[in-house]
Amino acid sequence: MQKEQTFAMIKPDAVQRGFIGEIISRFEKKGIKIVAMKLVVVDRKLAEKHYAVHKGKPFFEPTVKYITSSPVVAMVLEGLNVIEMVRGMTGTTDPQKAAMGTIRGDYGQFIGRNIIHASDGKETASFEINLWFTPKDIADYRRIDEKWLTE
Ligand code: 3AN
Repeated sequence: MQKEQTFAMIKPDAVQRGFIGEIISRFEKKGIKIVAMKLVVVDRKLAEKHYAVHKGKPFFEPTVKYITSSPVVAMVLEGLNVIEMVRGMTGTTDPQKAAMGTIRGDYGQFIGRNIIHASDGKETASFEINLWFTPKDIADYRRIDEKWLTE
């Protein structure tokens, strides 16, 4: 297993509903390391870049509007196989179909308000980390529990 970094974003509905701590806590308890984090008021330019692959789809405009409607919490997470692990913790895109025990399954009801975003692969993770953060924003540090999380 490889050490990786991924991008995750706590979306406006989760910030408004008071789930920032709950979501971050899940990542911490899993042993995932937060290496960058900020609260961001997203402008249209950033939203369009983030969702560029969906341009032209019917949900593009509503999704851009949603993500720019209120602050989000953007973060870079680090750990072994963290891209797949965080996607697993996030659950499938539609909260109606997401398994209980996942963030979307536990807290979401509707695909247009699905609580959280997480990168879906290596290339996306790299693109999104570079879109939202500069290299100097990303901390290189060891947590004291790291020796208990791997051999
Ligand atoms: P994910 O966030 O699970 O990677 P994507 O990348 O397919 O999902 O979609 C990006 C975002 O666009 C989703 N998080 C969701 O907010 C929105 N979205 C995707 N598909 C739909 C849809 N069919 N109807 C409404 N919104 C959608």
